[in-house]
Amino acid sequence: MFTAYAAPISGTVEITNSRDAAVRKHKDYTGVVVWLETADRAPSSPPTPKRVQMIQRDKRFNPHVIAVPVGSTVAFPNFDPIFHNAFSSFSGQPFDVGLYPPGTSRSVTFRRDGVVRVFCNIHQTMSAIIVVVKTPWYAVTNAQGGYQIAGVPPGDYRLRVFYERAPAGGPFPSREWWRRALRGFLFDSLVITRSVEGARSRTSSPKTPPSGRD
Ligand SMILES: [Cu+2]
Repeated sequence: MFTAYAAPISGTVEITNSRDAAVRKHKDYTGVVVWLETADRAPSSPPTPKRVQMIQRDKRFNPHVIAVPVGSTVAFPNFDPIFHNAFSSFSGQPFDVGLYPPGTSRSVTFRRDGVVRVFCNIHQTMSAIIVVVKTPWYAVTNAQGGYQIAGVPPGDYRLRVFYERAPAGGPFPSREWWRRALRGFLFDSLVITRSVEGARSRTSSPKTPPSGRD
């Protein structure tokens, strides 16, 4: 009798034909959000909300891109010697925490999934992205484009992606756009078979012995 185990999946994203010279020149592939949605059923349990920090320093939000599960709270501590603000007005979940002084923080809880574009109303160059997902299986790529999602149970999934500089057409660009813009997704690592009693998971990604879900 075989048992199907949760497993980590991983892959690599490469961004090609970027309109951002820094991405083309330095091959900085950070900030692509990747998540899995169950294709055939709801997740067995809702994702656990997190508390995450997106700091303000040197007139920048850092990290510039984060992903959190629905219900999570994001704090925007101000580490600069000047006032800042954080607001979002036209997508995802609108909010405005008002102006707040150096050394203080404001928080926002995100109640629904979607892409939230964050700005500071006194510094036009400040912006950030918060992708709120309704799944526990998500990741943001590192500079090399790598991502890893731990503890994915066997099942059928849809891979969803978001990238800030996707052309107009909504937060979720077309499949064709992604085919042109990205290559290198290890789709084979996403071949995780249904959990069928008596059948071994065909999970192809882990090279290490299966372990329990963490
Ligand atoms: Cu500011």
